[in-house]
Amino acid sequence: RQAAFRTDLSVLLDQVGGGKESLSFMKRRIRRLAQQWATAANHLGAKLGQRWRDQKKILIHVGFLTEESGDVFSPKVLKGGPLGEMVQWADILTALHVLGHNLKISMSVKELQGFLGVPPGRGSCPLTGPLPFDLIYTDYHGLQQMKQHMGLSLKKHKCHIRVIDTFGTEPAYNHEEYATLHGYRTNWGYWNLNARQYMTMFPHTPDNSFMGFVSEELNETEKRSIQQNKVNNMAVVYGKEASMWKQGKDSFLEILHKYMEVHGTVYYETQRPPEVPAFVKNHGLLPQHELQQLLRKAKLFIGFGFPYEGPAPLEAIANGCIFLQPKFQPPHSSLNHEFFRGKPTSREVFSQHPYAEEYIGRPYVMTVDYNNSLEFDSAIKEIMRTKVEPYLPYEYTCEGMLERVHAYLQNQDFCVPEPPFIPANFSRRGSASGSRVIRPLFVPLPNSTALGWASYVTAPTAWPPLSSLRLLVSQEGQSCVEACQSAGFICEPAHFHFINNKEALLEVQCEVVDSEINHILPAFSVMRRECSLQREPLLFSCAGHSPKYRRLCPCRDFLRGQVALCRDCL
Ligand code: U2F
Repeated sequence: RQAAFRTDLSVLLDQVGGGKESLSFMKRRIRRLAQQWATAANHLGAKLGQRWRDQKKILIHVGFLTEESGDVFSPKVLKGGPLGEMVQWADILTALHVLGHNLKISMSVKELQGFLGVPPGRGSCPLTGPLPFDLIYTDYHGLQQMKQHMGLSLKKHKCHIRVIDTFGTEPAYNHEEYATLHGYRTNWGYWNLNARQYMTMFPHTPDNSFMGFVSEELNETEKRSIQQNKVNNMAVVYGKEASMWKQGKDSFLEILHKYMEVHGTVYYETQRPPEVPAFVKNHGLLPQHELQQLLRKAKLFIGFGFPYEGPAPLEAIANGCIFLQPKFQPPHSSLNHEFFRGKPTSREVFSQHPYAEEYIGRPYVMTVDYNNSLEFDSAIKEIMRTKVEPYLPYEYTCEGMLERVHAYLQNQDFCVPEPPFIPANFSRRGSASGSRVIRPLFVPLPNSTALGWASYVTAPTAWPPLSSLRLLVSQEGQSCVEACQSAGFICEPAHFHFINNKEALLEVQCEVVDSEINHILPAFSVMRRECSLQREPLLFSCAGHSPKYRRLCPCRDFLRGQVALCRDCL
């Protein structure tokens, strides 16, 4: 069946149910953004024209909100606890509904069993028939619950699963045997999925798919009125829980207070939290729409280093604030920071909000060393002088999210084998049958030894399409994430399949070409003139790097403001 856009959200609101604070928060959000979603649906509809869109049967099982997982989030909704995850789930539900798919929503193991047609009870018979869904969106908690209740059939059906995974999972952590043997085993990883089945909150490693969420968009009249009503010396602090204010914040808060009136939205019960200095005007935790109003007046939104990578800085910038945040030197990661410990990623985080720093940047975002009071002081002064317009990257608008999710739904299929790879000598036959023959462009990096790829490949069904492929060689020690980025591209894990061959290594003078199981492959050692191909497709990794190896990197182009998609991706 063809999917038709929906602009009425009442059925979705009924499906979400109620009772818990987390669900009420999500429903308030869905209602508040309803008009924006409707407008976005109309725009995207016009953009896609008459294109056929398959209607999918989708199960959404929100594991972290189930009683069975302990649901630690719901009781904290009104107490300053994390809301980012609920923001994202509310937006995923809305996007899937608006795109016109057929949804079933589960927030308990009982509902999960009901929808899957598995008899209730722990360790009960696995699902025997076909899976009644095309896709299942869940999280790590939900995955665990499905393993318990679907038994072995989970393995059979796992290509249909998408895991909403805020901080992402790198391939080395996802491959059970490899993770266990090489020290990448954590509480979360080791599900042996295709790494693109993990969907993140921000574009972290491109090994995963970037799902995202949305932020409110302003029309021209609102933008103008915001700019007229900005209070130049008003700052709002990022941190809704008192613990985010403790330790070592006094010195720079004092500097800030020299120039600006400082506001906070810190949760408290009866008394002012002692962590919050007396000069701060604390509004208590605000409902989302009231926070937006406060941000509309403020000039500065200032981060203290935690929480990492939440939605609030995007909301602040969308409401015309400048976001000031601390630089992390050395960077924070699962190796040195409690919060990231045990998370299935080695990613190094160089500031509180890397997306804001790398994808938005000045003048909207300033990243400074908070231990350097001169630098901090001059940043505040610069912010007070700088005029900015409200700004929201396209990928965080409702239309941007709909476009991206639409593209994933219609093109990402992890149940079919990789499209056939046909190297040069065979491709002529391929083209006779109508498939396009593509010649990947080699992009030389500064200081890189010349390496080209003269062969042709064809794969008519590949997505992203092969026209987006650019072959590149990293420096020694550099990951493909960095190598592609420094050439103005993005690493595309789906393309590894096409460059993991002798043809791609043609101009490297390899004395040996072997194949091994290691997440930095395909790569070559310049010193030893040894080339190695990848033997385990699950370990294709953009994130991997090793000091002695130069990696072969499959990069692709991307749309400005929509990094998940290439020019020919839609
Ligand atoms: C992030 O979670 P948080 O919930 O701490 O992220 P924030 O950026 O603080 O904001 C989440 C939402 O809370 C709302 C605000 C944001 O959409 O509009 N809010 C509000 O309604 N009232 C207020 O007074 C203040 C904020 C991240 F999202 C999670 O994935 C991480 O687990 C967590 C820890 O790093 O950080």
